[in-house]
Formats: sequence, structure tokens, C-alpha cells
Amino acid sequence: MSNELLSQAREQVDQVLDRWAGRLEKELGGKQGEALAYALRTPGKRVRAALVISCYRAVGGRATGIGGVAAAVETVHTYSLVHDDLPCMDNDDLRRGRPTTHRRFDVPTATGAGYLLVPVAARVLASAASELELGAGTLGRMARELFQAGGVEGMVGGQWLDLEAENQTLSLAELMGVHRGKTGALIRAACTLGGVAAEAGDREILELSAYGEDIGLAFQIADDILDCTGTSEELGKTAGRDVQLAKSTYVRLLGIERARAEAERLARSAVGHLERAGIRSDALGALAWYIASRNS
Ligand code: GRG
Repeated sequence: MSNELLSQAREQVDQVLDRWAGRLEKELGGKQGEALAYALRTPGKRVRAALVISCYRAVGGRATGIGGVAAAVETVHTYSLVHDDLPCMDNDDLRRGRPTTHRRFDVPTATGAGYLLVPVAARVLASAASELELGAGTLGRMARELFQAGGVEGMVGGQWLDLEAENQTLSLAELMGVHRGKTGALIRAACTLGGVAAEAGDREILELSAYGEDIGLAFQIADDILDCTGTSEELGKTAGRDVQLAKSTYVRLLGIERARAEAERLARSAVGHLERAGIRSDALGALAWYIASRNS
């Protein structure tokens, strides 16, 4: 089921991203436009998109325009990958099975493309809200959730802590703090945005966010496990990078088996939040288990 959900989300969101890539390539022109389009068109799994769409549907949303909201979340995610791969951060050559944006172009161009993707995400979100005929209040709430998650209280803050922690051993609580920010915040926001776009009740949105918080952490635990067990070919990015960069990871702190058990515990806890809010969604159940036990 999760494969089907992901391929449906890919189909829906890739169309939106492709349209924006074409438009921006024309607007910007030159190498900068090409780099931006390259980053937007690199084929990701679109897990965050599947979460936006599935959370939206789980609380009664029906419009296909939700693909635009999912595309806005994927745009923020894409910017983070472009910058994460830069030499001043993880310094990687391979992403989504292709050369990273700075390898395909150059470092200044990739840096600029990454920055430009942030206001692009805002435009994608605003355009989706208009297609969904959502009011200014709902758009404002979605924008706040998305950009707070992408900022210092979330992704940027988590990445800072992660970079500072290279060559150090973190405690489990510290590591959870890094992961909640670096990876978890955007995944949580994807779930929240699905609920907000459907104009669900406060209780439902709260529990969708709590579901997102748990699977956000599970997602990063699975990422840590795959970094040790997967090949670069399977992952589409350089395997074993965490060990090379001497990062603290769940695997380093707990070992593979306990890390797996923790991811599964979080998937169970995530589903518990849905049950508490009376949200019945096989899709969200399947995505929680996929995220905790994924192999790519
Ligand atoms: C200014 C300090 C500072 C930071 C800028 C670069 C950055 C913001 C944040 C990094 C966030 C990051 C890359 C977190 C890792 C999240 C993660 C596990 C990504 C992989 O996600 P997948 O597997 O990738 O969903 P695909 O390619 O399938 O989309």
C-alpha cells in the first residue's frame, strides 16, 4: 500500500514541481535558472508529499489541489538537500542517484539556487491555497507552520546542532533534539499542513502533528540505519557518510537492533495518536510502518 501511496504522491507532486521548474527556468534564465530547475526535478521518494496528501484525505479533504501544498513542502525539503550537500556542510557528490547540484553546476550557483528555493516555496504554497480556495487565515497558518519548521526552531537549528556535533558523542536526549529539528520538524509540518488545508478541527490537527512528530523521528532513525546497511546505489546518496563524518547516530548510540525497535515503537505511538483523535486512515498507518522500516 505504501508503494502505491508514494507513487500516487510522486505523480501528483512531480507535475506541480515540473511546471514551477519550467516557469522559474524562464524567469531566471542562465545557469541559475537551470540549477533551480535541476534541483526541483531530481526524483525524490516524495514521502513528505504523501504525508501532506494522506493527512488531508484522512480528515475529509478531497481536492486534488492539495498536490500544490505538498509541492511547497517538497520545495523546502529540496532546498535543504541542495545546501546539505554543499562542501561547507556534508560535502557530498551524489543525491537521488544524480550528481549533487554543486557538482553538476558549481558551489556559488548551487548555494544561490538553494536560497532561491525558499521564496519559491512560499509562492508554490500561496498558489496552492488559491487553487484550494482557502482564506488568508488558513494560508497564513500553513505558511507559519512550514517556515517555522524550516527555520531556527526546526530544520536550520537542528542542522546547526548536527554540524557542531561532528566528532562528538551526543547523549540520546541530545541526539533526539538534533533529529527532531533537522528532519522531524518538516515531516511534522507536512502532517500539520494536510490537516490545516482540510480545515480540520483543532484536536484532529493536534493529533496529526503528534503523529508527524513520532514518524519524523522514526524517519531519521531509519536513515541512520540505512546509512550503515544500504549501498550508495540503493540509497541514491553516498552510503556510510555518517561514519566518515564521525556523526552521532542512533546506530552508534544504540546499535542496529535497538535502533530498529525504537523506530517501530515510534510508528506504534504515531498510530496511537490517530486512534485517539478518531482518525481512521489505512494510508497513514501504512506510511508510519513504511517510514520505520523502509529500505531506501
Ligand atoms: C544554515 C545550518 C544551516 C542549515 C540549512 C541544509 C539545512 C538547512 C538543513 C539540512 C536538513 C537535512 C538535509 C536533513 C536530513 C533529512 C533527511 C533524512 C533527508 C533525506 O530525505 P529523503 O530520504 O530524501 O526523503 P528524498 O531524496 O527521497 O527526498
